[in-house]
Amino acid sequence: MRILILGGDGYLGWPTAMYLSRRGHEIHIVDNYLRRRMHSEAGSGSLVPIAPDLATRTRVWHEVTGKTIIATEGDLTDWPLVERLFREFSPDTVIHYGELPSAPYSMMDRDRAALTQYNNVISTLNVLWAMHACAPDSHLVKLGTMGEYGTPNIDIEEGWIEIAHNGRSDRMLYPKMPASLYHCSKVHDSTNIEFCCRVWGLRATDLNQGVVYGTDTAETRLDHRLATRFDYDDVHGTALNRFCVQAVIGHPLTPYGKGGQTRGFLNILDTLRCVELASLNPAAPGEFRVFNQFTEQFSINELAELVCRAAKEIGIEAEIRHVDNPRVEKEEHYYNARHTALIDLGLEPHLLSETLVGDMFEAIQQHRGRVIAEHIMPATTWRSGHSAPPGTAAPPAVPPSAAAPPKARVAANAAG
Ligand code: NAD
Ligand code: USQ
Repeated sequence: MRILILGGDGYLGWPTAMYLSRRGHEIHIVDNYLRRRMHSEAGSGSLVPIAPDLATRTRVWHEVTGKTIIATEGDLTDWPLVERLFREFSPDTVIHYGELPSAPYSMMDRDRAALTQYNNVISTLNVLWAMHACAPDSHLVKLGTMGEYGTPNIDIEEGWIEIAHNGRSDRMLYPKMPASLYHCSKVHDSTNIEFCCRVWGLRATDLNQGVVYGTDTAETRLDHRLATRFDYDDVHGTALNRFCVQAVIGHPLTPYGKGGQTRGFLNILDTLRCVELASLNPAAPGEFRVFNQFTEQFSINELAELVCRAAKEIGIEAEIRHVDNPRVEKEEHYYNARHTALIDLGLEPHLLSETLVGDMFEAIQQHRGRVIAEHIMPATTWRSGHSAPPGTAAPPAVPPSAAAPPKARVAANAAG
């Protein structure tokens, strides 16, 4: 299968590229290093050292496995680039990770909110037009997020719901109550994708993914230069990854507010398998299919307690210290989200256990000297934005209009 992986330099994109390349698919990845640039702006970076750019990553991959991954450095908001990519590569499947993924980043200030929404919505819009114009039979596998739904007081379905109202009924998109302006960008994407499937007959799978943890895959283990990024900072680090780092460096674990917030979680290994399953079993022409992609749900308190127990096993006495919640979110709520579609396709989940957390500790301990402790506590609040220290760099400019998208290529930051 010819697979275009958008955002192929990212936490999930790079391991996905290697996983699918190893299974014999023809892989072309695209990235503009925006994620690396966010970290150099903020002075943060991946705990695990990563190769400096895609040229190095793909060269090492070839050296280690004999396999080829093609890479393009380019911006998905650049329409001529996207159009050319689709025309020349003619993908069977497009796996789209290429967006800004951070909820706190999108809540810092107007410019970062605008960048998040412009970048994400216009990238996906370009992909949809390129599919329509150049690859109408290709299948889009798009990374959405469970946070699109929010935490409603009813069961969450997989994308669609039958609604009976005033004696009539219809199958409708499940109502959304997104958790941040980043999560709103994903809802906007979903709306555009469903529309394009309905009107142009495109085929798409929207993977509403939960919070991912872990860094190790069979492919990253082949050579340390093939590692993927691992972030623990307040802007890009996700809950479990952060708690593990906090335990190892002796920082109190930081559940926000009461810690009863419940979310779906999954191992990075299951992310790879889910996108593979979605790709091998494509949506039909005109079908907008939604899978909820997570394997277990935990409250933040349960997660923190699990990390403390695993830390104890290796002689670390971790402390939990709740901090004022910087976000606006329900801290105690009902949560029951259906997630059977991927299991029905053959997903065999890797469930979170204390042993697995113990393995994560090992990797963290190896690089603990690289932890920047100032980036642990949250500095952005949903109500008043970012308390940035003076001199913090401005974000990349949002182009004045969608008619004039940015063309400049972004330089790689070797620190990642
Ligand atoms: P990431 O930031 O590591 O990867 C995204 C990649 O896309 C980055 O390398 C970035 O440089 C690139 N990118 C962004 N905008 C681009 C553009 N305009 N042109 C070209 N490249 C661009 O994030 P991730 O954690 O790997 O997440 C990948 C996707 O999965 C995102 O869409 C995210 O919203 C979604 N997701 C992630 C998680 C998670 O827990 N990591 C959970 C649910 C959904
Ligand atoms: N949280 C804490 N303490 C922390 C960090 C987070 O209590 O130190 C809480 C948050 O308040 C939130 C929950 O943990 O209630 C999840 O936060 P997170 O930072 O782990 O994840 P989130 O911001 O939701 O975003 C991440 C990814 C994003 C993806 C999303 C999936 O960064 O790309 O879309 O997970 S989901 O949460 O299902 O929407």
